[in-house]
Amino acid sequence: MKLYLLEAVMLGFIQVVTTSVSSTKFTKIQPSVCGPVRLSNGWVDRSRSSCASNCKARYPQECNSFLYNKSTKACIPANGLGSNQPLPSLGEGDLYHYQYPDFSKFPIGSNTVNLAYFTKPLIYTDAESACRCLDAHLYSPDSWDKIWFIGNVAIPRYYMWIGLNDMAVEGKFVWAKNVQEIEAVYKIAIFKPGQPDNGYNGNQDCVFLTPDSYEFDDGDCFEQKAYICEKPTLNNSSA
Ligand SMILES: [Ca+2]
Ligand SMILES: [Ca+2]
Repeated sequence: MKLYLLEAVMLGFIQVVTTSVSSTKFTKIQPSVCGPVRLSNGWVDRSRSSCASNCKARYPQECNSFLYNKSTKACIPANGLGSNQPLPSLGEGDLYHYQYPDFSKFPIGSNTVNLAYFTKPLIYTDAESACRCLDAHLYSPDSWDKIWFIGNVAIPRYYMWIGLNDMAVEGKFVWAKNVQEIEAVYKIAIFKPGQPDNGYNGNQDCVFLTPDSYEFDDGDCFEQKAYICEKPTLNNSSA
């Protein structure tokens, strides 16, 4: 069951994008943090599905979302969500996102975690920004339940960023989701022996999960790694 869930989650993100596009692959979303990265001022199109097809036809690589106003029939192509991008205005209509990531709930202890996996590697700050655009943060295993769950979170061969870093103050590791310092007892439990070591000229400020031992290490924030986003869940007040 566990493996099935992981495979289902992963398959959603490694699906090959083709230009033969159906509007059903676009999901209507209501972003609250990041707006769409608009590719042009757009055009008038007869329908939402035609807008989707033309977006992909004109911007085969970049079109990952579009705005469509069903009253004015305005169609605006966009490249997914980006930080510092304005939210859609009323005149721009509704936002549709191509293969919008599904978050899957995993039961842990008396709570659940709501996770999405991304295997396209990014540097740490870009990974955290990408999570924030989904109203999420990099995964923060900040309870014993979550720490014991780490073995289920790891994906073979993938080193993955999690939401823990000491970028602001060397040696003070804080969670991405609330900037609270990790408790000493958790720090001892999750890091590999000898880690965090701030190694390689003292440039290791971002924490990643190693796929072999399910332990954590501090690494160079500018390395590109896969990452895990976590959305708050209603029954987990700490998330
Ligand atoms: Ca450091
Ligand atoms: Ca290290």
